[in-house]
Amino acid sequence: MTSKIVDVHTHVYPPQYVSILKKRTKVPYVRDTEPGKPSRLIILPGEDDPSSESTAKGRPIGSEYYDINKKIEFMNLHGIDISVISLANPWLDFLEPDEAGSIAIEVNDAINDMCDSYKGRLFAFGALPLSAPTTVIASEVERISKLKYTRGVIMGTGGLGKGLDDAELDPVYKALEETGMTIFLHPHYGLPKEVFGPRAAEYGHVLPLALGFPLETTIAISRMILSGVFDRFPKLSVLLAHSGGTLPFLAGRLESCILHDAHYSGPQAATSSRRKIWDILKTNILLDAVVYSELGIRAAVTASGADRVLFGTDHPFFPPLETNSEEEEKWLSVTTNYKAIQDAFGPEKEQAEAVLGGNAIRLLRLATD
Ligand code: 5CU
Repeated sequence: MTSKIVDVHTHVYPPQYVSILKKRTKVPYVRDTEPGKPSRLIILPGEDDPSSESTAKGRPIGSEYYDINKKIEFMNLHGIDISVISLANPWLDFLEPDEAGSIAIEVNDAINDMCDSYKGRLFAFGALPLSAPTTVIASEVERISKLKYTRGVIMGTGGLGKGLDDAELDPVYKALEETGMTIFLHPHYGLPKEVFGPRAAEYGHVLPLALGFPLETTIAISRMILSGVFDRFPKLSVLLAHSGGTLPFLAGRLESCILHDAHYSGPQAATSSRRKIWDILKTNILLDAVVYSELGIRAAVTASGADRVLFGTDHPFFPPLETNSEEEEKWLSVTTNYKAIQDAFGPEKEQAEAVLGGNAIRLLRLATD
């Protein structure tokens, strides 16, 4: 069998979801600007703040965000055999509790149908109606686990409103563990804007995306570990976006702080039976390879193992700023990640192939032949 390339971090907004955003006037929303110009997607917290002079008010939203044929064109251009598509942020988090369940069904079915239109090339992570009661959320987990192409769920860090260390999420974690559905944990909310200082608007989206997103993920997964989610659900599988934020780099410090904290009383407290972070990293956690550097790939592989790191692109985010020819050009954001994997493994071709696709096929059950 020839080795396949699988993209596990690639988003879509199905047309049904775009229609919801078009009807909204508060973030998140889609706004039509001047005739002939693409609509703008405004999704990040505070992105339309009228007091901000930022150039960072949304981004143009073209058909690459909602037309699945564009995804396939992008995959063909970059040599990607299979994509595991997921709804992009902010998912269903903003919906009213009484509408979230039915919209989740509509959106998850639409994404599953997209996969069916390109059999063997597309699989999916579904989205959860997190504003609805936990019984509704858990039953959507069970429902989508039976869909032909769905292999997990994409989730932000908010949980039911109190974060992912909230014990009220246990029925949801239980359903995910029992159905073997992987959580793809992805940031959206970032850090409070004050931490970026009064000049942040001059830097566009750079600070919130490069630092806010990964730190948000790091904090969310650390809280899951500290609150004992992985002790209660030892088979739960969590794929962390952007190579775990800074978790691989900070895992040692987290572990050491536990060992030196006399007041910490969680299940991860300094007892001999507790599961060490290193064990959780190698048993429960998967890391995507969307980190844009050899150094980042090496850290991810050291933390979780070359058999638990998975290639991704973040398409359709991070397109080239300018294209200067009729011919379609490969995206810098993608070629940088390919090069990082190549540089990190050098002659270790088998490991590079595992990260590029073999791991995803095995861990997410994507084999079609
Ligand atoms: O550029 C961005 O804002 C984003 C985003 O919102 N979500 C994502 O997955 N990547 C980039």
